[in-house]
Amino acid sequence: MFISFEGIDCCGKTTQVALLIERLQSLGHRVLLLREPGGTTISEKIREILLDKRNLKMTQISELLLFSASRSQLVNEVIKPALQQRSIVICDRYVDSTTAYQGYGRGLPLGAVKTINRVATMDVMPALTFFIDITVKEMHERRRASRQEADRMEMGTEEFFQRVREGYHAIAQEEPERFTVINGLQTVEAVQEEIWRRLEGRLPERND
Ligand code: Z5A
Repeated sequence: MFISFEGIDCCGKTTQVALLIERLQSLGHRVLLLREPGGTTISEKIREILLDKRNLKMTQISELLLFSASRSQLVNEVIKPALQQRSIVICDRYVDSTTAYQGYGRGLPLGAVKTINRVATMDVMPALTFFIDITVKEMHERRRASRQEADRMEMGTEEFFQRVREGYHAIAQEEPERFTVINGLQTVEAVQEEIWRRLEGRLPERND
C-alpha cells in the first residue's frame, strides 16, 4: 500500500509520519519511509540543488523538471520494488507537492504539470494521501518557534504559500476518494487519531 503526506511547510507531516510508522510497525507491518525530494543517491543530490538558497537563478521550469527527475529515480529505484514486495510505503511529499507548489504556487500551466507528473510517476499513485492543513499564519508562527534558517523553497512570499494551500484544496475537490484533508491545527495526538481513523479500515493484511 502506498500512502503520501502533503501540506505547506511546517504543517506537521514529519511528526505524523514518525508516529504512524511506530504504530504500524508495532502491529507487525513492514513499512518503508521516504521523503521527497530525496530517497536515492541521485535524488538526494537533486534535493541539495533544489533547496540551496544560493541557486536563486533557477528558472521555474528547471525547478519543475528537477523535482520530477528526483521523483522518477525514486519511483523506479525504490517505490515500485517496495510495492512489489508488499511493503507499506509512506512518502513525506509526492506528486501533489508539484501540482500545489509548481502548478498553483509558481503559476506554471496545470496541463503541462499534469503531463510531467504522469511521466515522472509512471502513474504510480498513492492509494491514500493525507493533506495536513494549516494556515499560512500558523506556518509562520511554527517557523519562528523552530528558528531554522529558510531554504530556497521556504523563501516564497505569503501569497505564494496561500496559492499552494489553495492548490491542495483544489486537489481535494478533484480527488476526494484519495486526497483526505486533515485539520492540522489540532494537537499532535488529535491529528494522529484522525489519520488512524481514516487509515485503519484500509490497511492490508500484516506482511511479517
Ligand atoms: N517541494 C516542491 O516545491 N515541489 C515538489 O514536488 C516537492 C517539494 C516534492 C521540501 O522541503 C520543499 O520542497 C518544500 C516543498 C518543496 N518546501 N517548502 N517550503 P523539506 O523536505 O525540507 O521540508 P517540508 O516538507 O516543507 O517539511 P518540514 O518543514 O520539515 O515540516 P513538516 O514535516 O510539515 O512539519 P514537522 O517537521 O513535523 O513540524 C514542523 C514544526 O511544527 C515542528 O516544530 C513541530 O514540533 C511543530 N508541530 C508539528 N505538529 C504540530 C501541531 N499539531 N501543533 C503544533 N505544532 C506542531
